[in-house]
Amino acid sequence: MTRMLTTLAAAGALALAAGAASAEDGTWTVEFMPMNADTAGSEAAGTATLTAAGDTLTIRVDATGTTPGIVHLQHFHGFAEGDESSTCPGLDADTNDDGIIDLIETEPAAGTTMVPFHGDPASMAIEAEGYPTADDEGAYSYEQEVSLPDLEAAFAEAFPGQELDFGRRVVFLHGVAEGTDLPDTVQSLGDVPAHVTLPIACGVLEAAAE
Ligand SMILES: [Cu+2]
Repeated sequence: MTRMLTTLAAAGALALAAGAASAEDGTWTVEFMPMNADTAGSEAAGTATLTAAGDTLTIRVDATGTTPGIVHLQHFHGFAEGDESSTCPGLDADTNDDGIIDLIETEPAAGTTMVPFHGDPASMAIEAEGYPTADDEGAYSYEQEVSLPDLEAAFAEAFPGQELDFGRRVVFLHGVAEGTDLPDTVQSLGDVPAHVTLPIACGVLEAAAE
């Protein structure tokens, strides 16, 4: 009898886990459009794919046309409040008219930096090691598996009332060469140098057809 109850309980737990995970199961893709290409000196392009299957989220980014030999920050951004969908900023986002759309100027369209695509996305640490480095040709490929329950828990703590909701988010690639001549009007995140956070590509996460 005890054994049967245990089995039933285990089956129930499995069903619950499967039910919880299936709500997020799916694939979302991004096609990147370049940003600040004149400043970066090249047109960033590429794709990203988020695949949620059971308890695992697999994040993949394939980029070209990025500044060679440097680390490129990459994240999905979104609105921390409400249910608005993010969009990629247009040229009119350059509100201070310095010819550059900096990180802060992306916020009205795209919201805030949410989840980092580096070695440990569930840490939610934006300033961290483990972001990809572009090769000599300015290309890189990044792939990382993340525990969805861990990420969901960390996300809920960082952004109360929000869920991952990939379909409402956008992905940015960042980073131009350290010596890039940027006007003082270019804003960044806290103490992070502006060349590190400068957006070089953006794309909307779109649910892929099943
Ligand atoms: Cu970002």
